[in-house]
Amino acid sequence: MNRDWIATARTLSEALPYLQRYTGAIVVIKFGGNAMGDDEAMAEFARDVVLMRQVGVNPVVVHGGGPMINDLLKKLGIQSEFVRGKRVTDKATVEVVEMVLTGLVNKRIVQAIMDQGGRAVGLSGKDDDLMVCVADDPELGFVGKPVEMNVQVLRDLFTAGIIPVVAPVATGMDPNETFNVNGDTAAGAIAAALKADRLLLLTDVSGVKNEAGEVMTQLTPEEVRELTEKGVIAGGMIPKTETALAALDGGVRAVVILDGRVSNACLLELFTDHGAGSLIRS
Ligand code: X2W
Repeated sequence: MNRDWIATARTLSEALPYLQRYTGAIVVIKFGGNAMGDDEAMAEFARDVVLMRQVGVNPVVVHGGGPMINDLLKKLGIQSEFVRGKRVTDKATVEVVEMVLTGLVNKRIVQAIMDQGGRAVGLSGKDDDLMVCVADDPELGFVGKPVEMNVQVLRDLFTAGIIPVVAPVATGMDPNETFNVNGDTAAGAIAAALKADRLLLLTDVSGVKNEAGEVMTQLTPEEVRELTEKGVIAGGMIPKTETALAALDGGVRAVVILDGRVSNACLLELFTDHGAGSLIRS
């Protein structure tokens, strides 16, 4: 018999305890703009998400799209800058952010999931008042901090067998206001409101590194705080680890920071002994 088939059958058999563990679990996946890649990588990501749904997991995709926002802002001649990892967002910018995230990026992911035979519905924080924000910091303009979450719509979609795909754009206390929300922040807030079993933060680095530059496969919130104080966790990793700690405080069971460009990153993490990236758990 063909050796590959034997290996495939063995892989499926070995996955059984993991499949049993995650049946009914809620897994929130932050899919960052830098992790998205080309159409082939997008199709592979979508296939992993559809497989999760097929084996009884309730996945929620919360996406970013920073590089795609940059492209359109540039074409329109609108200058943009980041302060502490967040985009300074004026009125003109927030309109572009909403167009790019809820239009181009959200629909591309929804279509990719449907192409793999899954059912997906795209929504933003504005739909069914999923995420209501206040201004995060006056210096940042229309950047939102989620203060009220209404996740029933996500539970309704789970029940219907539909994969929700969420763009990080939200309303304020005044429903006519629009806020740009950092994708990691939005994913953390949604995961906490759902008391998710896992929050997977897919990015373009292999995980949290120690002083020796090695990826730590598992660490506690205390270790994250120590490494941050020592300056070992720095730069773009800080918003990710801050999101992770806030999500754990909010009742998420574990957070994984992993490289979304690795083939089948999500499956590797959930359904094998190997795991992927850095798992943060108390
Ligand atoms: C982000 C939203 C998109 C995002 C932005 O305007 O770029 C803020 O910075 P990535 O691809 O995950 O970085 N919002 C407030 O988070 O995209």
